[in-house]
Amino acid sequence: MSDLVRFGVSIDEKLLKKYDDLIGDTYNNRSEAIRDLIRDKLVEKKWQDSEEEVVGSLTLVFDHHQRELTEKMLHLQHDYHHLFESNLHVHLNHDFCLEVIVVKGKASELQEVTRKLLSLKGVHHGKLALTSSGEEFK
Ligand code: NI
Repeated sequence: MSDLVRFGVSIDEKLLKKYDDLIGDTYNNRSEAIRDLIRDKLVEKKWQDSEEEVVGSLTLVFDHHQRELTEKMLHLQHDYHHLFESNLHVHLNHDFCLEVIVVKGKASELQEVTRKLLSLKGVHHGKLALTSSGEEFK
């Protein structure tokens, strides 16, 4: 880690109170919470850059009774096979399945295939969570 720098921040009292309530017992001090906020922004910026290689997970909830849905989902994953690392499938109940897929590759491609998967009829919810090793943000 590089040298620590101290800096003052002017902030509305009510806003700070809300932030303290939000971080609650999770953090020992505001400094660590603010460091995490900054890292989160840097990671977000990194994966907005389409040429960046990122890792993450794609979570999908879908109705497996929907006609041809599982086949369409499989075809899409094979079209972008270089992005998909590993799948976890859970049968949630009689109708719904949950799939968590570990993804790795260009952020722009991951967002593209996610949009295609989410647009399929019968996919009820989905979320792409991207991150990075964060090594450069230590
Ligand atoms: Ni299932």
